[in-house]
This record gives sequence, C-alpha cells and structure tokens, in this order.
Amino acid sequence: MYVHEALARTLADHGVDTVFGVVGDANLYLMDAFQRQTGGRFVSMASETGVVLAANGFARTSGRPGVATVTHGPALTNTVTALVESARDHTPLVLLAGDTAVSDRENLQNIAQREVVLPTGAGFEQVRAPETAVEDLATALRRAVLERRPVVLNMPVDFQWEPVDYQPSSATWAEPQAVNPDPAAMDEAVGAIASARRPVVLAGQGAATSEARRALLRLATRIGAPVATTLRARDLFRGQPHDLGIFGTLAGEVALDTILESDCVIAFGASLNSWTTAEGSLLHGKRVVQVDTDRRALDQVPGVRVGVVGDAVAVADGIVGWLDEAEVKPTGFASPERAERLAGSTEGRFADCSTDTTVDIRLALDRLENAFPRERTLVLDGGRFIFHAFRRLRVPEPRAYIHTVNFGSIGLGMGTAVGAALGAADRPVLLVTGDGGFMLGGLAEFSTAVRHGLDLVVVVLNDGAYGAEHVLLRNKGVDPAISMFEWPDLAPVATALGGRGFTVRNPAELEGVLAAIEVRDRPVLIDVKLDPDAVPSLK
Ligand SMILES: Cc1ncc(C[n+]2csc(CCOP(=O)(O)OP(=O)(O)O)c2C)c(N)n1
Repeated sequence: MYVHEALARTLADHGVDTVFGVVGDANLYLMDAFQRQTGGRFVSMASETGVVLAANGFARTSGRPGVATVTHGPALTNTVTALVESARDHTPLVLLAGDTAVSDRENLQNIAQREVVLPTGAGFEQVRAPETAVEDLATALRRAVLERRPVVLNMPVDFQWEPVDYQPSSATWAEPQAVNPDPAAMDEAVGAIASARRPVVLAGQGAATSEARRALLRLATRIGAPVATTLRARDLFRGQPHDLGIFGTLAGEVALDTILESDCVIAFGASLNSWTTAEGSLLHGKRVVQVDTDRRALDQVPGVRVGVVGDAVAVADGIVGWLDEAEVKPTGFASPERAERLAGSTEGRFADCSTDTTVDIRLALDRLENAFPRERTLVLDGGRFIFHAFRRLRVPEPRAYIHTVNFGSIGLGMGTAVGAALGAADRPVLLVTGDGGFMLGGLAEFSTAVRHGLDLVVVVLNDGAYGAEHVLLRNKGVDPAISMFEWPDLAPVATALGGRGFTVRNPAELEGVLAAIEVRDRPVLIDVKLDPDAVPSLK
C-alpha cells in the first residue's frame, strides 16, 4: 500500500466519513483513495478558506472532529483566517495539508508551512517519514480532540507514493469524565450561596449540554434563582419561566434589572469575558462562584471570590446535596412576579419604519424568526446587523447556534454554513449575513451549497453598504460614500448560480417570499433591501 492509501484508510479507521477540501498535487491522491477505497465523502469547496470553515461548521453541529484538506503553499496560506477563527472557537479539527518536497527548493508553492500555521493558534504535526505517516495522522486527530483546536498535519508530497506496510492504528483517548470538586472549594462555594438572597445561575458554553441543563435547573430551583446563559450557550434554558436569556451586554431590560439586583452569580463553564460581564460591571459588588473543569479558567476575573474546579453536573448536584443537608431555605428571587415580568416584557417592540422600497431590519428578523422552522441551525456572519440578529433570532439548543466572529472577521458565514448543513442534515440552515460579508466571502461558497444540494437559506440584510463603517462615518459627520456599494442584484446572481433568488423590497414582498420558502428544493438567497440610515445602532 502507498502512504496516501494508508492515510485514507486511517481516516476511515477513525470513523472519518466526510472531508472538506480543495485538491492539488499534494493531496489529490489521498482524497481519491479516501473516496474510492474507503467510500468516504469528499466535499469539494470553492476556496481554502471555505474548506476550513466548513470543517469548523461540521464539527460544531455534529459534535465530531472536522477534517479538511488543502494542497501546499498558497492553499495553506489561504486558510490562515479560518484557522484563527477555528482556533479561537476551540474547534477540534484536523487540516491535512500537503507540503512541498524538502528537496524541491525552486517549487513556486514552497513556503515554511510551520511558520504560517503556528501564529494562528492551531497545532502542527509533521509527517516525519513514510513509515510514521499513519501514527502521525492518529496523533493529529487525538491532539485536535484533546486540545480542542485545529491541528495541521503537514504531509510532504514526496512521501505519498512511498510503499508502506499498513498497520491499522486507532488512536484512543479517554472519554471526558466527571471531575469531582475539592470539598474545601465546595465548602466555600456553598457558604457563599447559602448566604445569598438574590442568586442567579449562569451557564456558559462549557455547561451547554442537556445533562448540565438539568443539573443547573435543579440547583436554580433549589435556591430560587433565575437562570441565564452566555451568548455561546444561548437558548439553553429556552421556555423556562425564569430564563433571563443572555447575561451581559446583550441582556434585555428585565433581565438586566434582575442581574443588577442580584447579589450572587454562580457561573458554570463560562469564561466571564468582558461581554458577559459588561467589563466587570455586572459582577461588581456581588459574590461570584465560578465553576469550570479547567483551573486556568478560574480567577481571571477580578472579584471572583470562589473558584471551583469541577464538572458542572457534579458541582451543581453537590451544592444541592450540601444545601439539603444544612437545611438552607430557597430564596424567593425567582418569584412568580419576576416570571410574569419576564413573560410580559414589551422590549423589542418597535415602530416599523419599512417603506415601499426598504424593510425595517427588526421586522425582517422577527418575521424570519417566526416563519423559519424552529428546528434550525443558525449561522451569523459579522456586521452591524449582528446585534439585531443576536436579539431576535433563536435556536432550539446552543449547539444549533454557529458563531463566526471569534476573530472579528466578516465573510466567514457561508463556508461555515456549508459544513453546518452537512453536520446536522436534519436541520435546515439559516445564514444571516450583510451584503458586504456575503460579497467578501459568501458568493463562491453559495455555489458549493448548490453543488452539494444543501438545505440552506441565506438572508442578506442588504443596506448597500458596509453598515458598520457607514455609521462610523455618519457619526463623525463625514460623507459615507466610501462605505456604499452598488452591488449586482443578488437574487438573479443566486439563481444563475443554481439556487433560488428572491428580492424583498417591502413587507408585502417579505410575506410572499417567506411563504415561498416553506418548500425548498435548492439553496435559497433572499436579498432584503434595507435603508442604511434606518438601521438603529445597537451594541
Ligand atoms: C475580513 C474583514 N475585513 C474587513 C472588516 C471590517 N468590517 C467590519 S464590519 C464591515 C462591514 C460589513 O458590512 P455588511 O456585511 O454589509 O454588514 P453591515 O455592517 O452592513 O450590517 C467591515 C468591512 C472585517 N471586520 N473583516
């Protein structure tokens, strides 16, 4: 067997059935063998940025490591932004990158690949020799899962046609285990919680599982605490009467009042970053108990009084047990009145400023929220529209929300959406993007979605501008012309690419299109025309 065949076999041995890629001379035979000899699915993307983004989206929705492949040199440099995004997203992902033969000094595509990769935050594994290739791939897969980040496997092209004796290798790693907390830390935590009058339970991405949800709700009920999440754990408690929604700068009015009133925050698997805490102000003067499996996550925030290393379920249940033993009474903070205030909140209401030729962004999002299937995957690109989208669009569970702005880049939504659609094929994907982000990174991968027949609706909130820059210019009294664009009409472009394109200029057209997309037989693009001066500023 040749090295490229052994690598393909190793992917299959590890349960990898889908690889996203763009092929070139350094990964071509590997992908051919993967498809032909193992029956794997090779998903060809339009660009290498899309390759890594799609693997990221796939990993996010499927819960399995994403696998991607590119050839050497410019193909690898094209992945840099997407690698940074995936590294900051803590996504387990392996990028199989071809590399120029060491002896091939004059090769146009030669570049020091390790030096390209390391600043992105991704790990790097070298295929050291033909006979270590299988082991090196298994190591890359294991590292990606355990380190929760992308790992680039660097595969010199000259090894790939070397014969090897294939020895199946199955990298194994221990399953995640419950980490029981230190009794001394628990004692301190229980002390803080038992004396709280107005506690709130906060879940972050590290506690966004259904088991953690149940345990956190048991704790919240036991102590009479409203519940909240970070952005990344959004909608974990959806439907609960005391769900405050997102804790932080995105909190609604009643939630914010509740957070400000509270005297104790018990945070599970949340990094307590500056958005969650509004630069620390939301935790000011409160007792804070922070629970995380990773000790490094604790005590980074000024004012955290008690840090507990432990699994969310073990700690939450442990706290309940200790409180029961000490016969501590529940507080009345999660009162029926508070639930009523949360349910009856009128925030989000607005005076519609749609016209005959433009739609109010809030109306567009609210109608979309109601008309699009509830069981969805939601992918958001970046831009000023995102602050409206964060507040108005929901997901059935945290894993269905795909964040693409960990690096503050626009244009990463479309590639990510392709992978997200394949990772959770039972849910339609809703991608919401600005016109700038779509033109920067979306157009080419829309055609990928068409080629692979994905169930995807792209909504372009089209203000004909880089809205984020438009408002900056307006705020300084500068003519916003430099931020304005006369893009081609996107609906016919989407149709020409093989999808179905719709233009929405007013609320009546919006209704017609929302009815039309109930039946989807190919990727859809809805170009919603907005007035760039009528998008309210939010942060
Ligand atoms: C890769 C990249 N290039 C440029 C920027 C700067 N930038 C931030 S927001 C934005 C405009 C986005 O416009 P659009 O997608 O239409 O969304 P809108 O702001 O209009 O809602 C730009 C260019 C960026 N964040 N990332």
